[in-house]
Amino acid sequence: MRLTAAQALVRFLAQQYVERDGVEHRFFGGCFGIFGHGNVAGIGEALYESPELLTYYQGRSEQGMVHAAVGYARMRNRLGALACTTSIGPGATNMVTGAAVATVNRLPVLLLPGDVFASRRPDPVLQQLEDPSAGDDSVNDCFRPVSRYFDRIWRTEQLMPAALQAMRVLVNQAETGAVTLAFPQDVQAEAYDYPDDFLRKRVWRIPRPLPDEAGLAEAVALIRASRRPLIVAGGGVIYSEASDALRRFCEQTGIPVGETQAGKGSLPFDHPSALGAIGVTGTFAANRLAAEADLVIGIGTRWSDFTTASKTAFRNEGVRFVNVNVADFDAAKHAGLALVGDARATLERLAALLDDWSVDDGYREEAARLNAEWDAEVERLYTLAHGPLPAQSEVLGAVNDASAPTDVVVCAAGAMPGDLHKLWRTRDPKGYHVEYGYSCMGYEIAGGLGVKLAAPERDVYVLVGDGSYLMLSSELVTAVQERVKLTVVLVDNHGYSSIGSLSRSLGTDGFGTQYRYRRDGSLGVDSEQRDDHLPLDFVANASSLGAVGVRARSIAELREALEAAKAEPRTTVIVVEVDRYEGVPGYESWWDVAVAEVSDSPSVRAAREAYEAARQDERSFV
Ligand SMILES: Cc1ncc(C[n+]2csc(CCOP(=O)(O)OP(=O)(O)O)c2C)c(N)n1
Ligand SMILES: [Mg+2]
Repeated sequence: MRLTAAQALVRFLAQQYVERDGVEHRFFGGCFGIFGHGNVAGIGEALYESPELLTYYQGRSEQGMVHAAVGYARMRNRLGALACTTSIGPGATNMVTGAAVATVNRLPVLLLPGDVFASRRPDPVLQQLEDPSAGDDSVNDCFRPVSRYFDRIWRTEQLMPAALQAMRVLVNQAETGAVTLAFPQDVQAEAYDYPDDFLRKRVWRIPRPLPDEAGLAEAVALIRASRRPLIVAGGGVIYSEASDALRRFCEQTGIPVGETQAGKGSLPFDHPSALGAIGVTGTFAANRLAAEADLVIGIGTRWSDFTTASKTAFRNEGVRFVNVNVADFDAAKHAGLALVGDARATLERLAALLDDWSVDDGYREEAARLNAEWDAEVERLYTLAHGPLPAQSEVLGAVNDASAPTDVVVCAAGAMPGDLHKLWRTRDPKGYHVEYGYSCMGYEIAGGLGVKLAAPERDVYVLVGDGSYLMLSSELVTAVQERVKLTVVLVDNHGYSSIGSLSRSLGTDGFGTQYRYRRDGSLGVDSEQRDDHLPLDFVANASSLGAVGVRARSIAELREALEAAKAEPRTTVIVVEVDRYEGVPGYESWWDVAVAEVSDSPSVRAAREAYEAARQDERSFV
C-alpha cells in the first residue's frame, strides 16, 4: 500500500493488540499531540486523514501529554499505552522529563518527536540545533538515556524494523519504559509501498514467565528456615494483577507485607497481614518488622532508597533477600536470590511448594496487632482538629472518606506522597496512584487525566500541592475539553513545604521554600515570622481555565465541597489552605540526604554530626 511513513505508522499502531490470560485488547488508546512544522504535515496529516484509526488528543504542554500517557499506562497495568507526537526542537525536548518518568517507573509510552530534515536540504531549519562536529546530532539525542529504545527514522522503509522493535520493548514487562522514534519531518511525509504484512493485525502475547525450579527450591528452603520473613510488595504486584495471589499466599503462610509507593494497594489496608507503607515514608508496623526480619522477599520492587530507608531498614545481622521480579536487573539487587519471573505466577508456584508451612502463630498475631495499632494512628491523624488552619493529614482523611473504594487518588511530589503512603486507606489495588519513581512535580493533574482516560468508570481524586500546581496545571484545560471529570484538591501551604521541613531538619531553616515577596533583599527563612505571601488566587486561576473553582476554609467545608463535586459533571478544583508546620511525623526510619561537610552555620554543623552518626547504620548488601 502506497502510504507516507506517517500514515503507515498510524495504521500500524492501530493494529497492535496485546493478550494476557486469554484477554485481548487494543494496545494504543490514542495519540496525544501538539502540532508544529515538524509533525503537522506528517503525523498530523495521517491523523487528520484517518481519524477512526487513533483518537487524537490535543495537549497543552508536551510534558503534560507524556504524564497523561504514563498515568494511562499505569492504570492499564502496562497492557495499554498512548502515543505522543510533537514538532521538532522545544516541542520535542519538552517530552524528555516525561520520558524519564515513564522509564524510571517502567511504564510504556511511545514518543514520536519530530526531527530535522533527513535530507538536510533546507538546513538549518527553524529550531534546529547545529553541532559543528556531528551532522547527525539533533536535540532528540537527549532522549537516548531516558528511553528504553531509541531510533531515528532516516528512511521510509526503515520505519518497519523500528516500529517492530518499538513494540517489542513497549510490551516487554521487563524492558518497558519510554520508547522514542525520532521522526524527521521530510521522512514523515515521504511515500513508500508498505507490504500488507507490516500493516496486518498483530497480537503480542504477554507471558507469565516462571523462575527455574532450582531457584524456586532454594527460595523455598530459605523461607522454611526463616522465623520472621517479610514481603515487600512493589509495583510489579499490581501490574501483574497478583494481589489476589498475594493475599492467598499471606493467608496461607502468615508472612506479613510492607508496601512500596507503587505497590500500595497490593493488600487492602485492613487485611491482618498488611503492615502498610515501608521505608522512609513507612508505618511503624512495617518498619519494626523490617528491622527484625531475617528474610525479605521483594516482589516487583526496584528497591529505591525510600523503600530501604537508604539501606537502614533491614537491621537483622543475617538478613537475606529473595527477589521476585520480571526484570533480572531488579531481581539481582541486594545480593538477593533472583527469582526472575512474573509476580502472580511465581506467587502461585511458591504457595504450592509451601502448602504445609506457615510462620508461627505469635508472629502472625504480632502483624495483625501492628495493623490495628497503625490504623488507630491513621484515625488520630485523620481527625486532629488542628487549628486555626487544618493539618494536611485531615485533608487526606476527608478525601479518603469521600471517595469510594474503587476511586483513584493521584499524587506525585511534595509532602503529600509520604503522607498518603502512610495514611491512605487503600481498598482496591488500583485505588492508589502516586508517581514516586521520578516524583515529578506537575505529574498530578496531567497524570490524573491519563488515569481517567484509562478508567472512565472510576472517580479520580487528584491531590496537588500549590508548587506542583504552579509548575504544570494546564492539562486541566484538556480535561475540560475532553469533558473528563477530575476532582482536584489543591493543598495550599504557600510554597514548597516538604522541602522546607527537609531544609529545617538539615540546618538550613527552610531557606528558599516559601512563596513570599522579597524584603530587604531576602525571601526569608522559616524562623522569621512573616505574613507577606504572594497574592495567588488558585480558585480564580482554576475557574479561568474552565474548571469549577471552590475554596474550602475548613475540613467541614472541604467535606461539603467534595460532596458537591460528586454531583458536578465538570472538573472541580477545591483549594484548601493547611498549616505548613503541622506535618505527619516519620516512623522509625531515616533518609540519606547529604549534608554540607563544612559550614559557617552551627545548625548545619549539628545536622552534619547527626548525619554522620546516622550513616553508621547504612548497610551495603553486597
Ligand atoms: C519537577 C520537580 N522539581 C523539583 C522537585 C523537588 N521538589 C520535591 S517536592 C518540592 C516542593 C513541592 O511543592 P508543593 O507542590 O507545594 O508541595 P509541598 O511540598 O508544599 O507539599 C520540590 C521543589 C521535584 N520533585 N520535581
Ligand atoms: Mg506547597
